[in-house]
Amino acid sequence: MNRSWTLLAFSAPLVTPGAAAQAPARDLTPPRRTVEVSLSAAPARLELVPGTATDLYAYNGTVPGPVLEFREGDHVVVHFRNDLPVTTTVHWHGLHLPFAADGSPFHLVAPGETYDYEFDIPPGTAGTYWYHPHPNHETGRQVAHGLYGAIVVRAPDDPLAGIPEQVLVLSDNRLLPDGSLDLPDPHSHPALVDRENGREGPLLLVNGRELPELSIRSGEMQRWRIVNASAGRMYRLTIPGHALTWVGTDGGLFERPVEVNDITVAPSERVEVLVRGTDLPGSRLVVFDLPYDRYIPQTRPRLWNCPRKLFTLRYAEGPPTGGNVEPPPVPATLRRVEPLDPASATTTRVVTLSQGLINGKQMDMARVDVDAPLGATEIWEVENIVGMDHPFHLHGFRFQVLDRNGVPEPFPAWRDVVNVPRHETVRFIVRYDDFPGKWMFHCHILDHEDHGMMGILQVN
Ligand SMILES: [Cu+2]
Repeated sequence: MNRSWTLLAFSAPLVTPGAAAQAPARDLTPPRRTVEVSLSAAPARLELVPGTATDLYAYNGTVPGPVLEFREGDHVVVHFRNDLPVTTTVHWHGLHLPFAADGSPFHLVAPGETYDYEFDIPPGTAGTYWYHPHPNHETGRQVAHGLYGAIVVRAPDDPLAGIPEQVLVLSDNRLLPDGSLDLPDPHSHPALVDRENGREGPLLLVNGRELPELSIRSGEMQRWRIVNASAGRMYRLTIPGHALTWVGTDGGLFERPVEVNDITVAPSERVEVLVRGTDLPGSRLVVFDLPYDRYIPQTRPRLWNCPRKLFTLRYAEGPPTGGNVEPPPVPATLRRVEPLDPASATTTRVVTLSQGLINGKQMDMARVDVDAPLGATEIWEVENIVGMDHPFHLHGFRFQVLDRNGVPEPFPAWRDVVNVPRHETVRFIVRYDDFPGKWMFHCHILDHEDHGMMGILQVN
């Protein structure tokens, strides 16, 4: 477990999340195995800013929580214990699993209680996922306290196997001068701004550290799995002088790599990129988060239009890998992504996003908003009618975007969240495989979700 992270030659300041107390319990018919994980959530006093202690909540004592690594075909049992003073859940964001294991607000875990999350990792779902709390109205507050962690699911036939990897969990926060979390009084003006934008802060953290250093060798290619664990912040990553090779999204690899200069990661979204170390040994540069205007003009945060430093990329001294600063070529084909056929869809669900509401309604746990048969394929047309972006997430079932504002998606890709920009419409196709139950769909700006921008899909 976690072998692949600890082997990497990253310099000390960048800390990858630690290993969970987990071990293969028994081998069934290989490669199926049972993986048991012990996970607790508890208060912790940690330093997000060196020298300043902050009272947080932590999974297994660290922020972010441990990287959980599974293989396709694994049977997973997570023994969760809530040692927090508040009710919580653990939602396995993006994983396809039974209703009782989803960690939605339907399965709350009270303080002092335990809950076993039990699920299989289906073949074909290798990718980068994450876990975080999902109690109704309290998700943003608990994530702000430090409850989030990454999940890596591996395929037996990964075309990028052997390339050094790094998991980068991005989050932001806002502290008061005494180091405590800045969570304003609900009736104050700052709280209203948080509710409008999603809580943002100037403290940008990569794996729980501010402006860490990450090392690369000349001539090396690295695979970065990036998780946006922020409540509302949209990241637009760029590495000056370096093209990014975008190879995957929430649900794993594309069919083919795509060259980009910057890459946008919406709240709860994940991307996989290949970074090619084409600079000379000993050089260093800053990786930036470029401005992204997702706001209505009245509540734009201060300095919203300035690039922000995320971390430093330092080229190791010494000769380039293989004696050449030119990294190896990227495979032209990554894997086959079977497109879902729109002709097989039986219904189109129209979902209208406004500020704080979905289809004009606030979340009601006792109401079912969409009723669908198990196994059906459907199209969702998600229309944003207001002047602010809303990243839309569906639990339980991955989907493929068909078009954005009528422009067809260039290639099929598996996602579980899609940003719906202001006044735009996104259509996606989904098949409700395997698991009946009540599944949440919601805006993943956590303050929007907590204030009712959520609905329930019932699959029978
Ligand atoms: Cu929203």
